[in-house]
Amino acid sequence: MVNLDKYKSILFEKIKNQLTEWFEMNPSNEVDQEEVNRFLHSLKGTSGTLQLGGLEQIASQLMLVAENREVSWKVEELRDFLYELIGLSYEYEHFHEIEEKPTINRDESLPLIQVIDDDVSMLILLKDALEEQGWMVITNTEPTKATKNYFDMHPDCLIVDINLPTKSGFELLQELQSHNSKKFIPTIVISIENNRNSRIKAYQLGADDFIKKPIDIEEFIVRVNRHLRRKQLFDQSVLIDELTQVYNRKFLEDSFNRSTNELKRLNTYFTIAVLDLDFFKKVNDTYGHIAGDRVLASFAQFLNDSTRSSDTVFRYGGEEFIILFPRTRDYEAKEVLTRLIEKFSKIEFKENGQSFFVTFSAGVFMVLDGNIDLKSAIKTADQALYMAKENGRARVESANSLQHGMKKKVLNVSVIDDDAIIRTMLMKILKSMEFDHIELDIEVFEDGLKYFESKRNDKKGQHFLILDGVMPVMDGIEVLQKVKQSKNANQYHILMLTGRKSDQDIASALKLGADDYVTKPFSITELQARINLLINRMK
Ligand code: GH3
Ligand code: MG
Repeated sequence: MVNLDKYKSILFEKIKNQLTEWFEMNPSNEVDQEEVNRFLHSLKGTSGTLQLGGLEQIASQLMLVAENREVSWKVEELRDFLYELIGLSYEYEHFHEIEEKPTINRDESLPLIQVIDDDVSMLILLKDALEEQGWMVITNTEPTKATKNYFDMHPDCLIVDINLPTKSGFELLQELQSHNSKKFIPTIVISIENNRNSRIKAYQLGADDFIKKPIDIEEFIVRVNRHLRRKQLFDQSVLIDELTQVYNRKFLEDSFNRSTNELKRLNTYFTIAVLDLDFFKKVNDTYGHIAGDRVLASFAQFLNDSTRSSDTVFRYGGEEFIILFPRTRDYEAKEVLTRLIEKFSKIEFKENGQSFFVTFSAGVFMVLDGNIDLKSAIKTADQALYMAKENGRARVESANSLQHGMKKKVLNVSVIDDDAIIRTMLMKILKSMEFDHIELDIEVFEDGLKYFESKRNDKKGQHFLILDGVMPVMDGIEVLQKVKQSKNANQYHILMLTGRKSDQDIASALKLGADDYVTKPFSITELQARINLLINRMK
């Protein structure tokens, strides 16, 4: 039996070189159609011989189209045309290296686990083990960044190592405790110090579990699983948000359905409002998250006290609230809310002897069609909220009076990778993704220098960077460092692509503030699922 592996690698090398050559051409150049035909022809022949059935099939299909073509190919066009081939050959080439992980479910209800440990090899190990279960994991080595991530991402389970740099895990727990206990986020402490005092202290600070290092992974997974299940049960059985004492998301579903049913039966109408505090991040940054929590609770209480008893207030997400106004028109709700904004803006908050004021913005949407679902209603009201923010905050806009084609929030997504194949694949993956609230503005760069030269980093709004760790010109770590030192550093969300298990790279990336990493070579579906989840969790 001839060993075909060697020939397969040669073939893939050839495919890669040809595609790279084409894609790196100046976009104004074109590729002769004959050239593409010849390439596909030879590909079909060789892949057949090498028993690469899938590749042969794709090549044949593409050939049918290519042969009938009479004009040359624009680079962009060719890229789209050959996309399937690119993806397939990438996965073929790395077939042995890509670990078969269960595909991450796209469901937003997938549990999100936050692991905080400064020992990077431990972090990688735990992340891999947890992800193998199909759970989503975010990791942090550094407590301050971890706290921020915790409030931004709302994980469903927290795993903390006691020995952390700059701040001990105990201090971190203490900081999160008042928030954590009310939200019921299962918290697991891991530690090398397994003595009675550490355990007692951990439990006193709200830990639900204490696991000593070295960790028995199998047992660890079982325990995490058990915590997640209890959390799920808890979430399902509770209708009131503990922190703010208003109804939660789950109850909103029921109430909304009741409202639409009534609408269908009685032919009435109601208005849904989405409310969001203005510049709330600043409150958290200036006075701390606990102060932020207090503001949230007062805000919710204020809403409850100032609305009619038939109006219902819900906490929808972190600092987003929803009010259902039965038998109310959008402009009526708008009037009510405008008055509330005025009143709320006069309430004085005090922290450490300093006083400050907070405002909120709102978007309203009058529902007239009983067949609409909650998600679409919120989405529409959210667009009005976005307009209210755009128009200067501390105000209300109505979706009913807004023109069609309302603007979505733009997320600047940049891919920096020196490998043309990967850039093409990522571009395509990103282009195929759709989000309710966010529109992606995607650009790819072959190295960090080009990225900074383009001035794209100065663009207003949030940035999502997909960053290759190793690049010949200004590598990923340098880019990361530069971005993190810039004035809009906190607008960045960064996903690093790193070599398989290169602990050192991962360690530096996380220390410098990367939000997540994926090891190369990756499975395309998995990468797509991960990007999807990260962007959905970003707001
Ligand atoms: P904008 O006026 O555009 O709304 O600006 P913003 O600063 O309020 O920005 P955004 O609404 O995007 O930020 C929400 C922040 O709320 C980010 C997150 O850390 C914080 N947050 C979310 N949930 C909680 C929570 O339960 N407690 C605290 N303290 N903060 C939270
Ligand atoms: Mg806000």
